[in-house]
Amino acid sequence: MDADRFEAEQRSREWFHSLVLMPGVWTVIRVDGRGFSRFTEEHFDKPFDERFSALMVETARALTTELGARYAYTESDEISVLLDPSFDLFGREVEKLVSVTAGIASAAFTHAAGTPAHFDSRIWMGTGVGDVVDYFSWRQSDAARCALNGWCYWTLRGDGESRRAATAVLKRTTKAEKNELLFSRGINFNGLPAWQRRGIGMWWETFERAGFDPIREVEVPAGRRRVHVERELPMKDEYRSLIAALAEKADPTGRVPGARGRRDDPGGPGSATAGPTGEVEPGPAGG
Ligand SMILES: Nc1nc2c(ncn2[C@@H]2O[C@H](COP(=O)(O)OP(=O)(O)OP(=O)(O)O)[C@@H](O)[C@H]2O)c(=O)[nH]1
Ligand SMILES: [Mg+2]
Repeated sequence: MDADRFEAEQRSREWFHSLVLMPGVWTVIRVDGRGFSRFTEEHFDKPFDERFSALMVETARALTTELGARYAYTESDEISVLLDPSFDLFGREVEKLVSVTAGIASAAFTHAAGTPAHFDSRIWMGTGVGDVVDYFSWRQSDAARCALNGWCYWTLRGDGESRRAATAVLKRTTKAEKNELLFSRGINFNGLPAWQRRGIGMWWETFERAGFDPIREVEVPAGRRRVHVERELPMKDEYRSLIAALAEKADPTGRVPGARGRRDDPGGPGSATAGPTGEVEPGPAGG
């Protein structure tokens, strides 16, 4: 067999390589910590630990920056990042997107935590802003459900219940009964920190910082962008409106195709255009 044919035959076995995001769709990539029930039980306070949440925010920041995401949302051990229809990294190849995002998340989390941990990744697609709003409402409802279950589970465990008994209680109780279970032990679920019940949202914002004009040798105000971290998200209709506004707004990263920060390939670890705070230089579109 000649070398070209052999090469083509081998390539054809990379069956999934041709899979790409559909044109013109909104995309969400969701990464989720693998085996984090055990991992968090070993390393973090239950049911919630601010240190764990801070690590998830750093991981979400890395994804937002590397991908130029429009919005990122984290709850429990998962992060969803929203990519607008014009997203064009990696030729929109599914294999690349899934593997690279799992890699970015695993590396960022491990780097920040100092303990190895890894993430899986999947892709969601929607045809309009309405779908995007539904998606993020869905994940926010999941956050509330997980928070209520988590608080009940660890409260029961704290009362001396076994793993199995606590799980069985949760299976047979309604949402109202779970709230009551906590209330009877002095915990008002609705009074718990919003980030635990509603998750954390992140998006690009602009701010002014003094810059230096080397030609005129004077200080001038300069527009910069950074990733805003919102730990007091609204819920229900107000949250839906927030997501719609973020999706409908002109690209908040201020990036334009071909400009710095909207490259074909982010280039690898440490190559992000942003510093550790997710702060970036303004692109030609001005942010
Ligand atoms: N201790 C603690 N656990 C947390 C915190 N946030 C999330 N978790 C736990 O992370 C786990 C996430 O659940 P899953 O993703 O369904 O479970 P998993 O073990 O990661 O399983 P796979 O994702 O299928 O690999 C749950 O057990 C949560 O209780 C936290 O702040 N502290
Ligand atoms: Mg998980």
